[in-house]
Amino acid sequence: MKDNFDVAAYVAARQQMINEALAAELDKAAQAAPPGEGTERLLAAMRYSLLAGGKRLRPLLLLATVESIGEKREDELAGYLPFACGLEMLHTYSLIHDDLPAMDDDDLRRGRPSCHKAFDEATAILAGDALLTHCFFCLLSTPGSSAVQVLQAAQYFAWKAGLGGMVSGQALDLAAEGQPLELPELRKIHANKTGALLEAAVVCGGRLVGSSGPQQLALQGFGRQFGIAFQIADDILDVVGDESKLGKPVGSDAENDKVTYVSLLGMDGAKQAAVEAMAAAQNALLLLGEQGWLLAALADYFCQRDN
Ligand code: GRG
Repeated sequence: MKDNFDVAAYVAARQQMINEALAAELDKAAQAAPPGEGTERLLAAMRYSLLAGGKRLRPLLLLATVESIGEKREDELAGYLPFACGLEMLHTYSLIHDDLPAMDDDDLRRGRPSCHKAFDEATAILAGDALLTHCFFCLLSTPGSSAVQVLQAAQYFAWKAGLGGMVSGQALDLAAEGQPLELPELRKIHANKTGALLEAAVVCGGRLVGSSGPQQLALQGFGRQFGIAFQIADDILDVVGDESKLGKPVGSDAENDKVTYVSLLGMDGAKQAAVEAMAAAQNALLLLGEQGWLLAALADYFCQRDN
């Protein structure tokens, strides 16, 4: 790690940059959308969920990769913010749809009533749909990279967010409900449901700045292992976390009879598995040499999080 690097201050500065860009993207879209009461309600639901806080982890990972692998200065990051915003829009859509009664049926998200509770189910479905589609509008409006680099990154993200990752992970998770799960199946579900977007955030960052084949492999390896560590930390927080910091009730996994890393490995075993996954993530970064330090610092910071 660089001497005197304040990771918390870096994260706060990038979160502010991302939050301002997200609000601006929605304002721009609102001005061009067909006016009317329905659109107003749809936009209000989109704003409600998208601007409700959240760690902004996926856009942060993308920007950090652009900065470290692409050696971009802070004042050059504006050229990559549309891509970063798209990642957060897609992530937010997944949370809105995951909270619906037909899925996890959760009443709270990011410390507030979930979208379908604050609005209604139909509006929440549409807000998710609009965030999902506007994601790709944003990705494809990224001025910092060449058209080919943007297309390659967007294509990779589309695959990882859908059949090649998150949506399939959600389908596997639904199909596994009530089934006795072993560790390999649990890993497969989370590698797709949670890990695919985290991996895609760093790989897309690399693609946007023309990273080499070996760098892509290193980023992919890091993203995969970090995704595992992040999910284990999430499972641990569901047992020992602080509700006011998490913005959702703790103990929901046990209440819903969910198989988790903690239920399969015990608390100590889960902590050990998180340490091992983090070590593997840091190991993958060694292939990036000096340029891996920023992602290493972020991975450490987010695996020791309390929300
Ligand atoms: C509905 C297609 C569809 C997919 C939903 C990601 C997902 C799939 C559901 C979320 C379920 C969940 C709580 C998974 C645990 C790990 C995770 C992705 C937590 C939420 O992400 P954070 O911690 O959230 O980055 P914030 O609010 O900080 O953005």
